[in-house]
Amino acid sequence: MVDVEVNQVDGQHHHLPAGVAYDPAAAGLGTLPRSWARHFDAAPERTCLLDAAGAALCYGDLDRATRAAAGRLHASGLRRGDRVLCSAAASPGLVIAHVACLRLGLVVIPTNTAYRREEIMHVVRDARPAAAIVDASACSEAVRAADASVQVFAPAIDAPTADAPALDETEPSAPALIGYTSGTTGRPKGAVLSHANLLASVEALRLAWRWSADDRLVLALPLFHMHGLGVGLHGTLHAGASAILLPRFDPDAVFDAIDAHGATLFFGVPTMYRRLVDATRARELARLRLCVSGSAPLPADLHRRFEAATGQRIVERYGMTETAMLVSNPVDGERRPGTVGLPLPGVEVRLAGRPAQIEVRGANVFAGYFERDDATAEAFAEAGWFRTGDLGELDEAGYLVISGRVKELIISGGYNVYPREVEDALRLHPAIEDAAVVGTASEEWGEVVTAYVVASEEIEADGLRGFLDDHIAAYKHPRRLHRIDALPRNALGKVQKHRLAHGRVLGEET
Ligand code: MCA
Ligand code: AMP
Repeated sequence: MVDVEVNQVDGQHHHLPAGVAYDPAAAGLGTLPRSWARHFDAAPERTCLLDAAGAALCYGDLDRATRAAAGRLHASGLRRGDRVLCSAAASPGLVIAHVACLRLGLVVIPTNTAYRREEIMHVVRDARPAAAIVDASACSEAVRAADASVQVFAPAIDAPTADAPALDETEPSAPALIGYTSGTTGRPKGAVLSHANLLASVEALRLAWRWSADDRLVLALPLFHMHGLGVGLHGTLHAGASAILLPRFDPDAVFDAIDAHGATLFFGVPTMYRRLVDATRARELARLRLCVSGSAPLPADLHRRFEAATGQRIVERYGMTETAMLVSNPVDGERRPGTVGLPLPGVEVRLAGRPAQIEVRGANVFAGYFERDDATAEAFAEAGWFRTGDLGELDEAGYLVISGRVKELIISGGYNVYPREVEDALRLHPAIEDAAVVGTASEEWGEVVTAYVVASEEIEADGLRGFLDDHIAAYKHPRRLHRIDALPRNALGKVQKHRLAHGRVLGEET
């Protein structure tokens, strides 16, 4: 018997304003598009999206543009429940395509634009989309190479015009997104999130972060991960608020957007906060109502330095692709550096086993991985508790601290890198006999991908990157490379990664 100690974190939740209750089933009429359509009807003139140049789209424009795009997608044969791979830089056009898909009841598979051919082909073969919306020819070629029957569109949906069928009719339990993630191990698998899951999460954020129609978000995150898409974009449209979409993160563009468009919110990963705090214009962030950090640990010293430079006390929060947002520091209440805060409304959190793994339950938690019953069964404990793969503890105020990970994962600049994928790619190199990949601490990136290789000849990190480029996205490439004589293995042949440090193999275990 495994000795499992379960410690439910209860009694500590976000304080909501007087008279406000969290009711995810009632919120926004049950699905994302129905929630958004409330604003199309009630506030058609209100600004919804701005681009860096200042071109604006109001809610009425978004309604009309998404209706037109949905008409073209429908006329191309796409029907409710069909899957659509989406991979493009953030732009109003991509938002229109995404919202149109969800209004039609299509299931969006957001895909990283940095992915290389084999990574895209894996997603296409696994998810079998009927269509793809992409902005790069290499991506459309990879999609077609994996499955020639996939219809490929540009974000503008280059297809003949047609009237849209009835929109916004999807059921709350229907899938909305499939987010590819490697979870604990192995090849990426698709986490299927329903409309109800995603709506439960944005409703919790709306209440906890006091997100209102008056808010304006500087959205410099990519729209192919939960952070930019499921929190930034979906949250904005749920609150009836607005966002300034930046095609990529650049500190000056963030300051300019705040200045030109009166932004109130910024969401970012710790690497972005590090670059912002070092900028000469950092003080301009003082005008924001709220800065939120997530996707990777925000070091407590950066939290304090940021406050000294800008006057902003960052709200750190914690989430996952499979669950959307889980825990956040409070907006009204103490924000504790080095912690991720308190469970969001509707989210139950418990600490199970030793060392204690964070397990969660709630309307926001996905039902399972796409066609992977084995992985789904493994991911859940009894009674619907999802195992996050993160280790946690409570500090003296009852705030959750993420103290480590059970899963093998490196988080570099907010992007997840699974060592196994990098090791498999390294082993394809003719001179590399064996490889082990670990994360090492980095001031700029949080962690950097670090490879230990056994090789028949000298290998240069830069030369290796050219080789890896054929197989894996650039952010997964090892930035540090060490050649060693042999990987340390235990009696069962398993690599002992904890012995790989400081560029060498540490001594035998005692
Ligand atoms: C870019 N590069 C990276 C990374 N990003 N290398 C390691 N780690 C990275 N994160 C590399 C590029 O491959 C390139 O390499 C060089 O850096 C410069 O590329 P560029 O695009 O100019 O980089 P950047 O614009 O400075 O990007 C840094 C960034 C970006 C803005 C911090 O990484 C980013 O947007 N991160 C956020 C990702 C995110 O949204 N994560 C949320 C997922 P070379 O020049 O050598 O080719 S997690 C999530 O959704 C969960 C639910 C959650 O809790 O939020
Ligand atoms: P993803 O698989 O992209 O959904 O990434 C989710 C993982 O990111 C979580 O399981 C955590 O390991 C990590 N994560 C997200 N937010 C935080 C945070 N604020 N602090 C530490 N880790 C985080």
